[in-house]
Amino acid sequence: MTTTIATKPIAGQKPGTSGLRKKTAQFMQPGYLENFVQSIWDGIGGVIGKTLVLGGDGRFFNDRAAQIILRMAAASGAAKVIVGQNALLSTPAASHLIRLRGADGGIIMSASHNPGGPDEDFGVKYNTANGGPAPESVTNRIFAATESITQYLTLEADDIDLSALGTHQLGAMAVEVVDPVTDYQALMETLFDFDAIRALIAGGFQLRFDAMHAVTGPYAVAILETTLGAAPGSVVNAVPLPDFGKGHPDPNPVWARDLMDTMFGTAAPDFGAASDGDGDRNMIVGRGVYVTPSDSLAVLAANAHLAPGYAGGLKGVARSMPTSCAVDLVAEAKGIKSYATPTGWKFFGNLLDAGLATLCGEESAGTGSDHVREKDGLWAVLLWLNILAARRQSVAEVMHDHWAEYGRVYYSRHDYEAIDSDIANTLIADLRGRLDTLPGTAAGALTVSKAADFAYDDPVDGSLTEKQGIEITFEGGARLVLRLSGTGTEGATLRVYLERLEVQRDQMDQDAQAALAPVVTAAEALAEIRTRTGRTAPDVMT
Ligand code: VG1
Ligand code: CO
Repeated sequence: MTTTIATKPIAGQKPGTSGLRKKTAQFMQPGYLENFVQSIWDGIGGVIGKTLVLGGDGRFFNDRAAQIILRMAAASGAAKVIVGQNALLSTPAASHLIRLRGADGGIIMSASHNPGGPDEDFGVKYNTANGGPAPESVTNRIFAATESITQYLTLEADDIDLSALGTHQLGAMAVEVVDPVTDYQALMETLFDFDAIRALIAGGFQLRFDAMHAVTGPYAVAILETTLGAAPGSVVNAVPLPDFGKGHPDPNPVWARDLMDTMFGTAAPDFGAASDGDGDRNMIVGRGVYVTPSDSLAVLAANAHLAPGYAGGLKGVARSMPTSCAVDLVAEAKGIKSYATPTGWKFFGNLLDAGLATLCGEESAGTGSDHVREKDGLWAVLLWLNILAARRQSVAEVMHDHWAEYGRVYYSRHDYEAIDSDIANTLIADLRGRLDTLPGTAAGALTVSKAADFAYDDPVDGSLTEKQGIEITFEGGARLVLRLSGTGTEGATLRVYLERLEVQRDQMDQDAQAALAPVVTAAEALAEIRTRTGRTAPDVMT
């Protein structure tokens, strides 16, 4: 039986870089999730007769939230919801399922790389029929609906047994429970030379994949161990846990410390990788060598043609603006276009749909292609393995060859987390106010050549997105970007992105932080980060 529940707008339900993220306790307050889900339905013109995909990364409240969303979809007249077994789906697998099944859209329950648990974070994201995160035109309508909501619809019904594969009935709506891995794995097998990777592994190549107790565990075990023959136990932390083992499921050298220690230790395997909470990020580490995500994107762009799915070459590439220029150098050499977009995967959707770009990436450990409309962690791992199998080289050799050919872009991101929002906003506003005066001025040992507030003019739909980060370029080519995070749930997080191109062959093996010291000094001189925030060092450096 459908019931209509009266409600009132709840302030702050504005989707950020990637959906709505809040403290789990806030999401669990009566009406909070319901208000947002009803606003999604209202923002997309209702769900009558529609087919949706639903899944999440398994974090605390994932199972309960799935039942609430199913009842609300049924009450609002959806025809069918396709759900991953136990309400699990990685973000890229959900994107694929939407496309494969021609669904009208989908809901992904995840706060991605944010920690999970009753005292940590939860999130909800809506993806459109192309499989990608809703563009801002849609999230703006959803937000507007949260501000005027008066009621939501739900169904009085028992929970569906989401552990049981097959089709269930919820009122008049069908709920189809599917294996979360099968279709995704089939797609991977069309893109990569599984025989070559299997032969590489059979020849003694060792790998370690850290699923960080998050959603990629079952995918990685099925693909890397069962199908490709990696030794049992190559995938570690493989069982998704509601609190991710109390860790941050964020694949970077800080939060994937164990993997880094293994890869830099005496018995290091040949290849290491990790993924995040919802499986769309990846970290790549060779024996004794960490590959920055910006470099990884460049290497994948340079070598993608070695994998069957990309043998015809790339139509173009795209990177988020703060991502290093390394991929631009590859694009230039290949004679293809490189696009720079605002941070967040939703900005790549139009380029992929229009066939302007094949490969996309972000400095935050996201890489992907036009096979789905999300970034894809395991996809990147498999492309790397395919490239290593084809080139018969180690990760370190691939990197050195790459830098020798294109130059090395030293890169790092410094994050100042949970700082006072007023201080963060003022810091950015003050800098923004001075941009016109900066060119020609000295900052430490560097001189500013250009300073601008990044705005993106979408070449496909003509939409304009402004204030996407402050970009400062120095004479000699170093670059500094400052922006505030749109995924945090506490105070503000200031991200400071630093890069410098090095083309001298004998300067390719510096420590990244040392190589970037002049840019760090310039950042402090221009933005007074440490003085204003009172912090003496960043919380996280990647
Ligand atoms: C961060 C990253 C961005 C990424 C986003 C979602 O956003 O910087 O590159 O697309 O997270 O990733 P922000 O606004 O906090 O800088 V995921 O894997 O958390 O969905
Ligand atoms: Co993610």
